[in-house]
Amino acid sequence: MKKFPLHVRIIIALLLGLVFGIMSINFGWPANITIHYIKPFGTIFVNALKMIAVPLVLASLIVGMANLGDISKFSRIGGKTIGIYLFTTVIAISIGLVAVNIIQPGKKLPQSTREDLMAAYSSSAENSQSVAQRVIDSGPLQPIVDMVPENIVKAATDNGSMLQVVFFAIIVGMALLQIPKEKGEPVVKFFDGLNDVIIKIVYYIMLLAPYGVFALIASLIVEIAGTDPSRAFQLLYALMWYVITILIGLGVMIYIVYPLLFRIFTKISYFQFFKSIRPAQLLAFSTSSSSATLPVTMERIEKKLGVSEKISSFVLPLGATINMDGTSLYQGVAAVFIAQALGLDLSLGSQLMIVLTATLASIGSAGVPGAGMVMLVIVLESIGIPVAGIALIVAPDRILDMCRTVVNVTGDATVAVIVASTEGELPDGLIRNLPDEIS
Ligand code: DAS
Repeated sequence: MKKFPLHVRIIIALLLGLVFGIMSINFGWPANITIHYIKPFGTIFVNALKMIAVPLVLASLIVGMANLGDISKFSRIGGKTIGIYLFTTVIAISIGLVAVNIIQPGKKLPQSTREDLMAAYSSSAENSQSVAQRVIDSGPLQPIVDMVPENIVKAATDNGSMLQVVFFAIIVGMALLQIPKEKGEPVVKFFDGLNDVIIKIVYYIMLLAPYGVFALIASLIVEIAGTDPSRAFQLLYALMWYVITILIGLGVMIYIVYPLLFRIFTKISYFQFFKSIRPAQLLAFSTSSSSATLPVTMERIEKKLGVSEKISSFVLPLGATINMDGTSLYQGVAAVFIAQALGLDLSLGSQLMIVLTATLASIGSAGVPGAGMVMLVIVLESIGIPVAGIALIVAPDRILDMCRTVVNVTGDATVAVIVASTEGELPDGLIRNLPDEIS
């Protein structure tokens, strides 16, 4: 299986987990064996995601904020860029929330199934009688599961909450801009290096994904199906609608929101723009990484659309770091889907909190595979949704990551063209058909 790309391996693991779960119910395979000896590997995977979320927020936000220091050279362009980035991110989350509240994928699950899921995933004491909770706590592999801290900062401080970490990271980043450069430089370099280390750890965790997905899906089916195998299909049906909801939201961004922004702010045809950044979109889809795609995005924006290197080299690297419209939309939908599937009704206040935390989470997400799912932990914690509910959406995540990364990259390129146009760089709106640097 090693020779297949990671996303193919995850899909294979998903299918194998489904088959194993359903077969184990049909052939009376003892549920405790699955829960005791398979589910812990899924729990370790989810805990590893939760473990890396805090360091990822800390390092990527501090470095992102400190890099804004360059804005002083581009105050007008910088302000315009940050403003449009935040605007498109909030629009993306709002579209996601509208779609998930209309389609309600999580409510495709029957009430009884949702109650069992809530019992299985909530960490509150009164649920300790739930099937999953009881057998996991007494599982022989529990000591291995406990080895992976869910949250190292929380483990250290025992009272940290994600939003406090985000707040702290933003304040530190802002303070770094205020102190003398020679004093701040070593600190930024430290966090920059730490950021690279953490991104490498996210890569390691994503290598675990196929095994984690298999364990999560197989045990999830055994846990909620009980004696009724049809429940496994209910979960698949709800997941299918979850994926459809996100794809609809991403499609609205790509085919409605960005073209609208083009029509309002530039004279360039969106169709020509879309065609000229296709190599970058294809690379984004295949790598699931905005950072890996950045050099191609910059080359296309400069060579094919004529955006100056001055604007492109400021707007695009910043966008790859802090602007992730696809990711923020996905985080909004995923948070509400998990709440719906666990039978939690979110108030308007909670959904507005999702807009804030998904904006911050997408700013803190690194442009690497799986970062958006890691940062989803912030959104779930901020509105009190059991973070273990992430297990419901891990399976299709890699495919969705490929799609949302295309939207992230398209959003960055859109803002670069808009900033260039409003700076008078592309008056005639023509596409400059320079020779392709990319074969
Ligand atoms: N894969 C991330 C990116 O590179 C997005 C995400 O994980 O949501 O943009």
